[in-house]
Amino acid sequence: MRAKQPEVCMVGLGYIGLPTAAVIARSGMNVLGVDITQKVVDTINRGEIHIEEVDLDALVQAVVRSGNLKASTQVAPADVFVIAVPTPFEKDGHHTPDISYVLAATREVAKVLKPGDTVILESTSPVGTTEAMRDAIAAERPDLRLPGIAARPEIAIAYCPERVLPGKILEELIHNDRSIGGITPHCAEQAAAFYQRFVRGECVVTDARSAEMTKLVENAYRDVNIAFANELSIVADAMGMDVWEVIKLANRHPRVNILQPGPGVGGHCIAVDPWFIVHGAREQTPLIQTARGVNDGKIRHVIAQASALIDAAPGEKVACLGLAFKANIDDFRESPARLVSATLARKYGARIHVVEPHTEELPIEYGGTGATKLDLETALATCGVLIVLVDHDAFKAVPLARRIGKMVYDTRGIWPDQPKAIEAAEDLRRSA
Ligand code: SAJ
Repeated sequence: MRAKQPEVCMVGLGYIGLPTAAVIARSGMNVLGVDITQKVVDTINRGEIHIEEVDLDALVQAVVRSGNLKASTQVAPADVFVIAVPTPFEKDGHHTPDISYVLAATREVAKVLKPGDTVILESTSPVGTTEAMRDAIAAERPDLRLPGIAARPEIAIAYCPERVLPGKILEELIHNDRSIGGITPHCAEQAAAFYQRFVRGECVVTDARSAEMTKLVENAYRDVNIAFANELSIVADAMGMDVWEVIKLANRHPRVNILQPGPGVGGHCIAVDPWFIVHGAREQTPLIQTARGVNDGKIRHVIAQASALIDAAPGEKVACLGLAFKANIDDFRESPARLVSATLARKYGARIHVVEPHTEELPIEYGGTGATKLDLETALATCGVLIVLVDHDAFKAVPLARRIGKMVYDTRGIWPDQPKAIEAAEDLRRSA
């Protein structure tokens, strides 16, 4: 006979919590999704979604209709609790991780815990957070025997970071391997048994601190490698070279794989998580801190290069292509593209036009600048200066014939056939 399916309570229904809750529900378990925002809860209970993610709308509709997913503002008793709430920075200007949402969610969960339950944290967190959760449960529920501090623990507590890529979340939730760190080996085994019910990737068990560090290391690794590419692009600009050509050739070496330069690093993970390592080891992280500086510095470099181009083409209309933090998504939070074009809008006002197929309206900071939104066709027909900030497929598809005679600054390297814009600007200046 098949063992009874556990009842699951997912706390936090954001970019990770909602897709995860839906995938768990699809596997046949009953999931109560909890969010503090009533509007989010109401939206999900109607079978609708409040975030954009490929195929998520149909999945949520199906699991709400089948009764496997319900949403509420209140935590309720379950067998497995999964916490996926934000871990932002504190407002102290020092990139200090703020785990107060994790601890608040933990205290709510603690109130309904019973012996035999499993509590899992998925939020990206500084090392030691899973133990801090355990201590928060201990303070709330002195009646329970907890792992690491009592013999024969009654509750399993583990850390299992998400590592899914926005735009491919539903696919990666199932197929990626998972690192599952328990406060004790038994905790890890309990949590792994839960994930094995819906994950096809391997569930690799470890201790909680190693799993916490692993998540931070993955994103810091990427940040450091993107910083290398961004630094090369700044060197190439100074030396009048084509960085894309150099990277393409270098990557033919069997042990070299340089990432792609861009206008800086965006999103809520790669530009944030390295600081969680730095916070715990400031003296030991010169490389990680420098990489953050290089990637943030790239945004300023792009603003300066774009300004030089715009100044070299007085009277020309300027199209800034893209607002999203990466290609083919509608997520504009922490986006370098948005920061660049908003800065240019404040500087050049009505000359600036923003092209972004994934939105109807410009974000609030463009208000009062005079900058306007244009569709791609009109921008190509009317703007003499094109600044590529996002590698959306729609932009990549623009043929050379539509770009001939334009001054182009391509921060993503999507148009390798384009005559060099900065050189073109210098030619223009020389001939004036
Ligand atoms: N970027 C570059 N050059 C590159 C690759 C990326 O400039 O060669 C830029 C992108 O344009 C974007 C930023 O980096 O602005 C981040 O994009 P991304 O696609 O590399 O990553 P995210 O932030 O969407 O998702 C990352 C992933 N982490 C890793 O690949 C190590 C994902 O697996 C994590 O789950 C996610 O962070 C997270 O939630 O932590």
